[in-house]
Amino acid sequence: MKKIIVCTTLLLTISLRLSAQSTTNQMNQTSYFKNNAFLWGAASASYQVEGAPTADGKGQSNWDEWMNRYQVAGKGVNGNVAINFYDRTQYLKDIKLFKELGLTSYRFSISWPRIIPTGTGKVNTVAIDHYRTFVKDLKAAGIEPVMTLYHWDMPLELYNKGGWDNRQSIEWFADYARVVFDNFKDLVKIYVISNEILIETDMTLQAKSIISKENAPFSVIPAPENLATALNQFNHKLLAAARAAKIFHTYGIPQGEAGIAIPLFPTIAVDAHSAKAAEFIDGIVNRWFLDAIYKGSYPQDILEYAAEHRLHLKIGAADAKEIGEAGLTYLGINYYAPLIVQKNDAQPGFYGITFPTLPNTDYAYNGANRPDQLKRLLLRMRDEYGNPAIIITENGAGFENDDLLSNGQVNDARRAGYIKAHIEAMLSAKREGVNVFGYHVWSSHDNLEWIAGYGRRFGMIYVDFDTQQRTVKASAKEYGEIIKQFKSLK
Ligand code: IFM
Repeated sequence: MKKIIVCTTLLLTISLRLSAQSTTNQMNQTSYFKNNAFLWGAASASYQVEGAPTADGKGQSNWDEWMNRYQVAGKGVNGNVAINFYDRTQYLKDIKLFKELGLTSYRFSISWPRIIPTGTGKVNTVAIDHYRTFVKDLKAAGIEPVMTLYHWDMPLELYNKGGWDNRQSIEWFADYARVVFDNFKDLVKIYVISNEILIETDMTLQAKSIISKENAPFSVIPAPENLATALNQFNHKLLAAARAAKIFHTYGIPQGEAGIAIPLFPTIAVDAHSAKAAEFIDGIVNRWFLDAIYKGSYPQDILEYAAEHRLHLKIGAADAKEIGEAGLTYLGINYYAPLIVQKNDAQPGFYGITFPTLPNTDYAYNGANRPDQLKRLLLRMRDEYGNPAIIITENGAGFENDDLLSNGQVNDARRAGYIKAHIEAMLSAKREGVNVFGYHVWSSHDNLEWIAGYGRRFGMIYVDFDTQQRTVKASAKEYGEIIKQFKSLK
């Protein structure tokens, strides 16, 4: 079998000199980031890994319903067992592997329907105890817990009341956030208030379309007929996160940090004729979120499009301002790939835009393998958005035929190459003054890739889904080597 050569020469030669810009005005002396080493981690999410859908009084989530009742991912594909990560005997073995690999942080999500089974009201203390034990177990292994409050599994009762379409969702979420800070303020410093607002809405639209037998394909950019629904949901979710951030600040957690993880997609126009189209897509997927958080306004071009097309937006005049004033202390960036945009007047249906693939380019499940675009994105944050503190909350890849278990080994050379190249891009941006303080591979383990099921592996640890046997892949070993080189990085 071809052996992966751990080539860290390039990484070794990277100077750790940071530019003067790296002391951002957004970080005060009590910032976690100023006082601790760079976070080298991996990430996962409750529904994708935990299993145990009814254990310890857990309530049902929208995903339990969609997977089991409507089989949106296919017959028998669901999160009922997943990678058995709710089981302490199992996860302790996994934490041992994280420690051996040298991870210094672990990003995981807690399940809202475990903590408040019907979404609002009575708190399930058994679930709280479970997660408190999990956090203590991580800390005992020297791993910083990075806790995501919400990674798409919404209590079913709330989903049935309209979910994120309902403006009351802001209050539901704020109450849940208060319960979380009340119960974890003494143990957890770094909170990811919510994950990928955009993609969650896309997934919900896809699940609904499967349930209604329309079977529309998954699309990162909401189709024109869904745009109003999507923008209204984005607004509610951003307001919910803003409310949670304000509540977080009332706790005064020493070195506490609260941000949201958003997926960002640098856009690339294929030609000059497509430049405006690329800007429009950028407005929906990137600026809608970044402008609200860092400028306190929604992008004018998207609001104009909505007005011209008479979209029924239910956005209050002061909503974006409230988001801008929430005081999120860092930005979580989930980066996988850019979006390639082509103006295509022959296809007016989808904004007159198509998304071609790039020639001579390596493609992963989530798009083109373009580490240069991660650097471009990070520099944009420095130049256009005031250089906020950043954690890469997700970066990673899955490739067809990269995860073959043979003689007890998985030589996932393409994933290893992807991770290494993206870390180099990130460190290069950091040297140029970008305030990035952490990096998390998606994912620690192979797990349930939502509607795509168990066939799309993203993990650095291979999981045999029948036996729950784990095998550390070559990518994990290479990542461990990189961490060793950079452990003292600030
Ligand atoms: O598995 C997902 C995760 O839930 C959200 N970010 C992207 C990952 C890989 O597609």
